[in-house]
Formats: sequence, structure tokens, C-alpha cells
Amino acid sequence: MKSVSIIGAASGWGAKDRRCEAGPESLRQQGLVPHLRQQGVPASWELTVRPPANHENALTAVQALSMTLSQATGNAVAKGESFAVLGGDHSCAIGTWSGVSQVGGPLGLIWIDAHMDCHLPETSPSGALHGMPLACLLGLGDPRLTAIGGQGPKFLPEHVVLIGIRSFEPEEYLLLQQLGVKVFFMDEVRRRGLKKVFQDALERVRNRTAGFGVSIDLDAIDPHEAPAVGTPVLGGIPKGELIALLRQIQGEPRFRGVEIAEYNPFLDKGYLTAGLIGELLCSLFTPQRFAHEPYHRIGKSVLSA
Ligand code: HAR
Ligand code: MN
Ligand code: MN
Ligand code: MN
Repeated sequence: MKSVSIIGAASGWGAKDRRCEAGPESLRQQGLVPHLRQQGVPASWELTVRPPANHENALTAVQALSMTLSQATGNAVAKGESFAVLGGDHSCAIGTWSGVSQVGGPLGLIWIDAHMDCHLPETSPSGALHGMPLACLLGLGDPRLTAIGGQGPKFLPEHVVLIGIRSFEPEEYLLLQQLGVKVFFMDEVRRRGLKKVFQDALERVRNRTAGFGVSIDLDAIDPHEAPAVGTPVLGGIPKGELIALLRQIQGEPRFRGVEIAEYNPFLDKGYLTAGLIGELLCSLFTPQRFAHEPYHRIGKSVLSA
């Protein structure tokens, strides 16, 4: 099985609450890698990327981080490894997928989020960059961000699917509709069940693509089960359902990697969200012959120090 390269994206410059920048280091100190290895996942912590100390503003911070991050994911995929990018706020998606898109053929993307993250700077109510990464990846937004990993869109609209959406502004939905990107709202997930929606999503991202990835914003999951996020929205996806479905991706030869964003350790309840991140990674990467055990913290929490 492919080895899994873990890449921390330690930045909160795309969010209002910047403390999610502590996410990757917190997960590392809580023993995520030994846990994954115990579960049979050949994971290693490749590197943690950070914005340079001397950037001018949030945009140049995200730009610099995205450039380094795109090289890291591009390298992992070029070496034939799987990857897991751990945020940090969700603007890390610009770097993650711009890097992957440089390696071989059109790419599909399943975007699991409470939000659409498809604002332009002109339409964003907050100005926060974690509300814009999907637009950037579709080729729209600040040219300093859309140029990362080469000019132009990194995905064709028909190869992108959103799941779990329940908080958005009309402008970003209009943009997705104009582009022809499929959105599975939380209402539909509840009505038809995540299993059917997920099947539809997989079909789209596998259809005429060379590979596909999954971007998970933790706020897609119900905040009772994933409290450690900066912008929680009630009525999310039950974590058990998502874990069960991610297991299906395991055998997919064209699955490239995953991104899990928005973990803010200062907002966690005990290890609820940290544990969930371990579970999500195991569901994607644990070989089927291993029993799937709950996450036990091995290291020390940065928070209890
Ligand atoms: N749509 C809102 C904005 O752009 C809220 C974005 C919230 N951020 C996220 N994105 N966590 O998934 O300001
Ligand atoms: Mn979100
Ligand atoms: Mn998001
Ligand atoms: Mn596990």
C-alpha cells in the first residue's frame, strides 16, 4: 500500500480566529502518527509549512504558504505517495490542490463543508480568505492566488462536488450555478441519506478524471461531534456516516489524498475533534485487515501543559 505523507499547514491567516494555526502541531503532539502506525497506516510526518514571519498582510501570508504547500503536495503525488494535509484554516486548499493538479491529467474534488467557500474578494461579507479557496481553484479571485501552481483553473467545474452545505451567501451560490458545479446541500443529505449522495459525488469526480481528492472542512460535521472549529453550523453530517463512507475510497487506485481543515485545538472538548481527525484518517488509510480502533491519545496535549 502507498505510504501516507502528512503535511501540516500551520496558518490561520485566512480565518477571523487565527488560532487554528496551532492545529497541526497540536495533533502531532497528541500522538497522531504513532496512532496511525498502530492502525497499520504507513504514515510519516513529512513537514509543516508556515507562512513567513515578515509578510505584509493576510493575502501575502496565504500566498506564500500556498506556494510552499503546493510544492509539498505536488512532490508527494509525483513520488507515488498518498498525502494528508492538516490545517490550519481552509484557505490551505489553494496550495494543496494547486500542487496536486500539476501532476498528471484532470483532477476531481469532493468538497465536504458547511460552507461553499466560493466568494470573490468583491462578494465576501467578511473578507476572510477561507471563504474563497474554491473560487480560486476554479480560476477566479485575486490573481496572486489563482496563479499558484500555474495560471488558470485547477479543476473543471463538472469535476467538483460540494457536500453538506448549509450556510452560504447568494453571490457564491450564483457563481457555482453559473459555473455548473454540483452542490449537495445538507437538506438533500438528510432527505436521501449521505450514502446515496456520496455515490453520486464519487461518480462525478471519477468520470473522465485522472485522479481525485477529498477536502474536509471539519465544520461539515455536526458541531456536537466536531466542536473545535471557528465557524460551527448546527445540523451537520453525523461523523459515523462520513467515516463509513470514506472507507469505500480505500480501494480506489485513483484516490490521491485528503485535506482536513479548520481544526482549532483551543476550541476542542477534551479530545473529541482531535480523535475524530484520527478516525477520519484511519477510515481512508487503514488497511481493511486491521480492526478499526478508537483513537487513544498517546502524546501530551499542548493544551494541558
Ligand atoms: N461565507 C462566509 C464568509 O465568507 C463564512 C465563511 C466561513 N468560513 C469557513 N469556510 N469556515 O468553510 O465570510
Ligand atoms: Mn466551513
Ligand atoms: Mn471551508
Ligand atoms: Mn482510528
